[in-house]
Amino acid sequence: MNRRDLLKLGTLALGARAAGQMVMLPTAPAQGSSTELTPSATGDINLRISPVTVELAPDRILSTIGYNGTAPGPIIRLKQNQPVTVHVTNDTDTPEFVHWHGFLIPPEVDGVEEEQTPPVPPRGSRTYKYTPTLAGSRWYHSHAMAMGDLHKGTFTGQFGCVYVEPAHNPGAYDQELFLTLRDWEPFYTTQMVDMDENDDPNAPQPEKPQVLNTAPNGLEVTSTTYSINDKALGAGEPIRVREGQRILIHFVNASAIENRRVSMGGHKFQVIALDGNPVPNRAAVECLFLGAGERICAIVEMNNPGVWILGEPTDLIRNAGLGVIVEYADQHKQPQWIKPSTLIWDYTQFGRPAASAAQNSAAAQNIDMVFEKIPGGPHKFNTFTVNGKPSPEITIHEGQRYRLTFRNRTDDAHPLHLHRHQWELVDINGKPTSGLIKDTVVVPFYGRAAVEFTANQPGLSLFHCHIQMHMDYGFKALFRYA
Ligand SMILES: [Cu+2]
Repeated sequence: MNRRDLLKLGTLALGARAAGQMVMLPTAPAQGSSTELTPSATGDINLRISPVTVELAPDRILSTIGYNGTAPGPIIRLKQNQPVTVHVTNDTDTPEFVHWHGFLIPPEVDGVEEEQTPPVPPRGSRTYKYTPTLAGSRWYHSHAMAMGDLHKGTFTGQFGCVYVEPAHNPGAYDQELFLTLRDWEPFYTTQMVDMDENDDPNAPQPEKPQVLNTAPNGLEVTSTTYSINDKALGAGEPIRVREGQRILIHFVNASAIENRRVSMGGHKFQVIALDGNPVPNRAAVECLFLGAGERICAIVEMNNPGVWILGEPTDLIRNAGLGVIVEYADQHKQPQWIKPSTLIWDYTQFGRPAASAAQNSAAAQNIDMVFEKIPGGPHKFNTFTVNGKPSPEITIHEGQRYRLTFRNRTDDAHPLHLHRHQWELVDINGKPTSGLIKDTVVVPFYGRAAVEFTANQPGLSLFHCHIQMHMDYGFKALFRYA
């Protein structure tokens, strides 16, 4: 396919969408809005995996694989404790897995090869039937292995938000937005943009080895094309607000390659949920940090009229697309960007003091998990080890409470995710906390963190770094119930 064909395709898709909008909406949808998908009266949902085009901006149209003709896919809105049947059709030539991230569901429908979920066959279909028992912000995405192929798995546009409506909805807000943070068209590089400059220079680094491995680093994956949802900064319609409104934003970091920050000039985010679960302390912060796979729900009080940019604080990334304009009614100025006063992220400000965690810990059995990187050298991939070998198995016993102590002996922050379970963050770099129930936690470089969970979901459960390439090259472990 040449560039002209691509552009033609893009125009066609655009035409089709515009025609649909004339029926649905009198004006173009804002960058923060997206199609919603709810189950039919019988609890059914149809999901189609197929090639799609994404128009990030009029002159930046790319081709990828998506769900139901778009990337991100539709926002799937479910109801807590109501069974759903998802009929997935795969219009591509490769087996696919649709993973339901943050759900307590059996391995047969979790959508993970390592857990022996059957694939959605090429040109075939498969049904996922489950009951969402946890309310809040979850998401769905491909869980196919990519290995060296940057056109597979989470590198594609196969991702979307799921919001599980709680049985009782305490939300008090005037607008609800779903914003997915993304990068596109990944490529290999030996020269990383070093994002560590944004990390806390005074972090304790308890796992920093005495002697550093100075072998030359292998290939890393990076990108220079970014968006929020399917639009680059400035290319979509702005998010339109009025003074006095409370806007609820559900952020998802849907990147396959990087952790991300986001802030909004002149405003603060009051964090109400992490990974979909309400936090004990709703602290307001200037800047959010989301590891790949993490979600944050935050309320923004619209109390500073103007036209503002909400985006990634790193100029290079924001200017390359990772942002959206927020426009108050009757304001027509140039969009304003203000750098946040701090980029430091501290999970514990949203938690409770550690007393209740200590009570649980007395009964918890510790499992140490040591993460190391074996540098690949020029033109090769790095590999990762967990307790000395890539992708080990770990045996657990039903009913037992476990403490996982993550020892990150690498020079990178890794977003660690456990499938089919929720864990409580109890310690980050020596700082205890409690009440933060999550499914993904970022362990700082050379840092240490501890989480606790009760083994109450029998069946294979995959643990892994949510950076696709790290996972594919060893940064994972399979938890097997004895
Ligand atoms: Cu990683």
